[in-house]
Formats: sequence, C-alpha cells, structure tokens
Amino acid sequence: MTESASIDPSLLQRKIIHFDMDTFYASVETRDNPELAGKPVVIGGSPQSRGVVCTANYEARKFGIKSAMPCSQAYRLCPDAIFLPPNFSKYREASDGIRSVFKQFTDKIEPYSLDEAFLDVSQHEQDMTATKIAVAIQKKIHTDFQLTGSAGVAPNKMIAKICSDVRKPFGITVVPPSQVAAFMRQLSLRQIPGIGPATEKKLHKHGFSKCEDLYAYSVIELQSLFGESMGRWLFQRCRGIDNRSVEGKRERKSISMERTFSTDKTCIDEISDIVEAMVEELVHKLREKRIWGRTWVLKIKYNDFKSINRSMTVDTAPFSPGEEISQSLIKLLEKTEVGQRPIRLAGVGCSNLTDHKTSKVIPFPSEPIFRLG
Ligand code: TTP
Ligand code: MG
Repeated sequence: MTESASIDPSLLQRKIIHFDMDTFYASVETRDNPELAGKPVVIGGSPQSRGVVCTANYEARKFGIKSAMPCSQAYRLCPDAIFLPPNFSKYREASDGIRSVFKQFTDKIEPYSLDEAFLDVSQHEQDMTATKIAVAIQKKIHTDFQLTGSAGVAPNKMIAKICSDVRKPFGITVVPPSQVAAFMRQLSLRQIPGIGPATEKKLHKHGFSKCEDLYAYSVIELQSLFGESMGRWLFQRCRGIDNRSVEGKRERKSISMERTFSTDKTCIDEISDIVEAMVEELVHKLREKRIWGRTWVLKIKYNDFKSINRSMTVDTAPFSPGEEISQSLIKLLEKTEVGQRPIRLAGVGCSNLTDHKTSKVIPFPSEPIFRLG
C-alpha cells in the first residue's frame, strides 16, 4: 500500500452513524392523513404543471416514479397516484423533531439536509455501541413522531452514508472496520457519494465500474487519468478511506436559485432581465446571511432538458451591489445557445463562499436593503 492508502488507525476507531428518513415528505403527509396509506403518493407539482417530483412513496416508486422527474411524466406512469404540493413548514417541524432525538445521543451532529444527518458517536457516555444507538434513535423517532428512518453505521461518513440506503425502509446496516475492505471491493463506483452520471461515464470509458477495478492503479496513474485532486480522491474513496470529520455546522459551499418558466423562452432580452433579477435577489440573500463568494454560475436548461453551467470569477468586494455581477453573467449568455434554442429554466449561483459574519467592515451601511438580521 502506498502512503495515501494508509489510514490513521485512530480514524478506524471512529463510529459514525448516517441517519436518513424514509420517503420523508411522503411519510409526513401519510402520517398526517392516514387515508393516504397504501396508495401511491407523489409530492411535488401538479401533473398539469411543469413542476418536478420532490419524492414519491414506495407504492408510487413501483411505477418508476422518481425524485426530480417531471410531474407530467409521473402522471403518465401512474395516473391514479395522489399528487400533493409540498408543505415545507411541516417538514421543517418534523426535521426539528428528529434532530432533537439525535441530540439526546450526541452533540456531534452534522445535519446534511432536512431529513438526514451524520452523527459521531465514537465517545458515548453510557458506552452504548453505535449500533445500539442507531436502533434507539430509530425507535424513538418512530414512537415520538410516527416516522421511520434508516441508518448506516461505519468508521467514516462515506461508508455510513452508503449503508443507510442498503436496508431502506426502517433498516440498519453496519460495516465494522474489519469489514470495510470486503464491503468496498464489490461496490459499484456509482454508489460512492460524489460520483454522479458524468463521472460514472468517464470511469466507464476506462473500463472501471466497481471499486476493485481501480485497485491495480497507483495514485499517480489515477491522477494522470482523472486529474490531480480527482485521482487522489478516487484512490482513497474506492478503498473506503474518508477522513472528514463530523462538523457541527456544515459550511455552506454555494447558494443558488433557479426559475422554471411556465412556457419555454427564446427572447434573450427577456432572459437577461430574469438573470438580472435573480442576481439581485441572490445578492440580497448573501447579504442577509453575511456570506459572499467570487465564483458565479449561470445555469441554463434547454427545452430538451439538457442543462449547462457557465461560471466566472467576479472580483467585486463583499456585499457589492449586483449590477456588475449581472452584467457579467448576461455576457456569459453569449456562451450558450440562449436566443437560438428555447429554454425552460435559468438559474444563477454563487460559490467559494466566505463567511463575513465577523467582518467589521460593512461596505454599504446605509443601503436600504441591507439588513443586519
Ligand atoms: P431523500 O432522502 O433523497 O429521499 P426520501 O427521503 O424521499 O426517500 P428515501 O427513503 O429514499 O431516503 O430526500 C429527502 C427529501 O428531500 C424528500 O422526501 C423530498 C426532498 N427532495 C426533493 O425535494 N428533490 C429531490 O430531488 C430529492 C432527491 C429530494
Ligand atoms: Mg430520505
């Protein structure tokens, strides 16, 4: 084993739980309306709208309905499904309840989304095993909130996250340190969080589909195939190495917003205006949250659902007004086929964020929309 494949023994002693609620939005709705039980339920837009599916329960999934699928397609797959709009305040409340259960077992909690979190239970006061803690959390959430969730228990976050999906719903999967190598070997690379369809395609091109397919390659060889950081990342992840710690407060990496149009748009002036408005809104949000970033992204989805991103670095001071940014993003429209092909969605985003909460300099104190809250 080369240097980068060796694991610090103390990291193998960690006990990490990844907890993820089962069909979260749909489960909350069914709990609150028992008449839905046993019927296919889809949470998202109405079948007539251009909205997408947020989630579907198992009865609806049997018909092939999946998250992010257009609702019109979901309707074609299962016209009898019950389509409900999302009720975020309800999900937020359920999410708070679940987190209050986590807190009864550890302080080291990293919420990952409304319905999932990583917990580091390496040191537990009553010396409960990590598996027993996962079972206890599962039971308590079920008793207190009539909702089910599944857990993965492993020496690190990546393996715990993969595991929580293995025995859904209401399941627990444990991979102790001694079984990490065997567990990883047979795993498809696509199951590694962070490997999406695009990376999977690249891996397939080289004939790689399982983790073990990469084992014959050194870090340097993988770096020459996939670039420096990706090569190293792949070398480690396919062996089950993940040294990231469970962070109490997850750093936000990006912030974005997007708009799906009710009819496809081709007029470049109209799209420019929409981009400008979204930048304004995002700049406002960044100010409120006291974060700022220099990398800005323009996202366009054409009417055939092909989505493209164009990014750029804008050297404006934190909390600058949005004009310069929107003008630059509008220029980026020239690097797309906007104006020639109809688009169904436009979005803007900002990444490489820095927290400016502690910054003493407030560049635009008198600006009317600047809020301290
Ligand atoms: P997930 O945990 O990915 O999905 P889930 O809880 O519905 O189902 P599973 O049992 O497989 O975990 O996401 C949690 C919630 O986030 C989900 O209920 C709805 C919402 N969501 C979206 O709004 N859009 C999406 O594309 C996805 C994946 C989820
Ligand atoms: Mg879930």
